[in-house]
Amino acid sequence: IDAMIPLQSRALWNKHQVKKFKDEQDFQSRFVDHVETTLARSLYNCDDLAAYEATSMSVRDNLVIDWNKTQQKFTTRDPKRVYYLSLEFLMGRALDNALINMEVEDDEKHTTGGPPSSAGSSDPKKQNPNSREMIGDALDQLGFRLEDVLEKEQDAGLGNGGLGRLAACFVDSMATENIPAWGYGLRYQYGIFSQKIIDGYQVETPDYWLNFGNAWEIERNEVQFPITFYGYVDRSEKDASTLSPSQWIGGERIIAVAYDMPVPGYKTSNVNNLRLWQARPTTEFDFAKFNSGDYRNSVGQQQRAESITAVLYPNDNFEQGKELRLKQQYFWCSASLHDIIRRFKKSKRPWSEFPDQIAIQLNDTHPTLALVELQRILVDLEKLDWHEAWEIVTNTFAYTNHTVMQEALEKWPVGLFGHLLPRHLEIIYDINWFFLQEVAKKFPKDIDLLSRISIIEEAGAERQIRMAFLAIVGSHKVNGVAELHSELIKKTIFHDFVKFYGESKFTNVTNGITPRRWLKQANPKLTDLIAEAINDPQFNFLLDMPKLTEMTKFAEDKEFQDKWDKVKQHNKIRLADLIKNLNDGVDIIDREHISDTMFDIQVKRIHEYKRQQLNVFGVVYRYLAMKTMLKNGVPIEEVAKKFPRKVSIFGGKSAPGYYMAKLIIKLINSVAEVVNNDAEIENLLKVVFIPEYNVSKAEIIIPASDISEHISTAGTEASGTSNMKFVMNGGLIIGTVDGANVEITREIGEDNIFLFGNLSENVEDLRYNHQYHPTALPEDLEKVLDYIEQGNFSPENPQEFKPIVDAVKQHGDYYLVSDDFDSYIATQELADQFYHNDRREWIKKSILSVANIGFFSSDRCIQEYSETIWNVEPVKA
Ligand code: GPQ
Repeated sequence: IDAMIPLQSRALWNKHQVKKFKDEQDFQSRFVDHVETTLARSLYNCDDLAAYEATSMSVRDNLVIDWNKTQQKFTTRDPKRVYYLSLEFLMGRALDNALINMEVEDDEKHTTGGPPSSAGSSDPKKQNPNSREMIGDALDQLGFRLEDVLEKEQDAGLGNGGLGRLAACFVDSMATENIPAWGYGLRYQYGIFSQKIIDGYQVETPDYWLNFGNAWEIERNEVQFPITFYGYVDRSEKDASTLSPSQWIGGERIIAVAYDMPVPGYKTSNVNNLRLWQARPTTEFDFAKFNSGDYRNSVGQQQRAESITAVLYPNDNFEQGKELRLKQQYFWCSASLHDIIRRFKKSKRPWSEFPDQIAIQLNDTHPTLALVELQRILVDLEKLDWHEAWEIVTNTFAYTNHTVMQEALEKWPVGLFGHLLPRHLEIIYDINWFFLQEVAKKFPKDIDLLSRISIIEEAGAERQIRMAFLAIVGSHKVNGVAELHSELIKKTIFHDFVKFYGESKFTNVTNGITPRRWLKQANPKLTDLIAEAINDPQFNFLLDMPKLTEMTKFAEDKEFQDKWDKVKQHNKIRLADLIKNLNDGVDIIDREHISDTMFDIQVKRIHEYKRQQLNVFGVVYRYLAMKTMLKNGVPIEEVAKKFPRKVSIFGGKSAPGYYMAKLIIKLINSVAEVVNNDAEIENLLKVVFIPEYNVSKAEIIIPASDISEHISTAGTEASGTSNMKFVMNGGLIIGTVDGANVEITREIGEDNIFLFGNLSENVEDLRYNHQYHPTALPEDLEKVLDYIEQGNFSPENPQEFKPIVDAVKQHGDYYLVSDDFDSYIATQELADQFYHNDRREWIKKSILSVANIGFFSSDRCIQEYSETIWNVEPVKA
């Protein structure tokens, strides 16, 4: 109440209302203001970093003004809102993206031909200023280059890979589509570790990304919630039933403080919010400690509070089951829910309307505790009847599954869980009890079903909570992330639930990517060419990607093909420059031959199921085959015909504790060492491992591919999203029939993709046969494995790569490398021949692919979620 401004003062407030900068001069004055006051620097000591900070803060000021308007609009209109809960938001850099997405309002002075207000406004280009160009010019006049300034930004690496990047694309699209939506996550002080390669090995160093502050966040000290852990459940006054409201008397208390990041939409003044929680100690006074005189210890304990949000767990597609991780999850879920409920309560609606006003999307099972917490708040604190509360919960939540792999499915030992969250454990048991009763009622004769479908797994040494099952029971919709994957979860891990709930609870929303970052920002030259071709100089197609089909008519146009090719060559040089820089200024890639060197790229987390090992085996095969030809006296020109110029580029991080993945990185680097230094093959083949693959590197790497590899064992990659990014940037792909590759093929046509390998429906049989009816390995693979096993890539430690060889030869080849090897090699050679002998045909494939990739815009995903799961509508200005 004391924050309300008296009526008579409001006119004065309005008079002083902050305005957005609209032209170069406005921006420059804001910039200098930030340099001189916020940063306390001057023109004598403003370096690129300070220029980056001042630019970011100036741009942020504009965003915050729109952010405020957007949030006020939502408060007054009170529409149904979406909350996207994700433990990861792999945002990358913010400034360039903000410049692309930011609206600079068309002022009257620009359009009415009135007196020019700034020196620049007589220039026709400035009349409808593109904010990126405008700020580039403005900085130039101040003595800075936008490119250098942009490079100063640290990536916000608050995610591991696909799952976290998907969340980042989704918040971009939700803002663009004018959906009243907030993201909720954690403000880790250390994002994904940074990867150094030392002697070919991955070495992790901490990513203290906040070293130079973060211009993009707003610290909300006024938004704080105390979060409780441990303690016990008090039922002294009540009957013993766990179903009646119970008092949870917590032990440890930690404060959650909100940090907000504005998320601008494209071509809209809508700016959404990403709210990240940080842990802080309470300032409560501990009498017990005080009296015992243990001051130092009480400070120490408080300090440890901050460890909750200190670091992102660096695993991808793998769950470790550590207590601190569970603490992170509850801390984040509880803070987010209290925030959501506080906002809901402002509207004074009855609880029954909660699901009409709020949709909460669970990005994987990590936020599943949120639904338990809502049930607890409704029953224990708001005193709603259990079933009434549960109806509200299940109508509010929906769950997205991202994997079928067992080792990635979250399970928590009951003991650990109950110690940290005693009341929540009771509630989960009650949820399960009611659920199993329903199951038993529907299938009274199926005794096994109950133990299979139970949220509590009783099989092992200790009972475990199956978080995916809890998420299904507590949600009204469950979706997979690509058609194949969504079908697979129904047939495998969630089969019993389909039987119980019926098909309609399970649905598919195929993943997508934001074309603002992954086309316009990453590939400005291609974006310009497309805009020119389809006559859309305002880049409206970035909001309507299916429009790209208009390019189809140019697929065979030689002039257009040449322009298309030129863009690709430009991007390949950009990548070659990056690689050269990483290699102490020495070129690995032959500069003379860039345009006839195939750039073959596999960048993603290193994982056995993603099969980087298959790729390296392919490289070794190629190398050995070339060597054999040379040894047999075949002239190099002939060798080059069979194995034309190629550079195999790898990048990606391994989880720090993932032994095999780390060994695969070492193998790639060791193969590179041998191949790159073998003068006999005359630069026909090169191998590069790019360290520290992250979002900003991806923006350089992806536009430079001729071909990229998406070669997971069929049925293991839920969707993949880099496959979409590569195609959107004019690269062709070589891939298995897995994840979104299937739908990409349907959209772009099977002539425009190189598919190979076994199908997911055969995987089980093949694995079985490896175990019980093993057969000889393909001859070519045998040679490759022998060569590796003989220590040719590890002369100092000949046994080094034995585990990689043994995985195929001795341990059942779980990822089916041997089954797919020959078709992989054949498909590689097919691609080679196309690329080198029929370049026009290749370029045509590339154009047609881009023309038909529109379906994979994340805007389409958000529309599907909005219509089929959230039941929300856009709120326009
Ligand atoms: N994904 Cl379970 C992750 O990046 N991390 C995970 O822990 C799990 C899934 C990925 C998945 O592997 C990709 O196939 C998807 O494209 C991506 O999630 C987004 O759905």
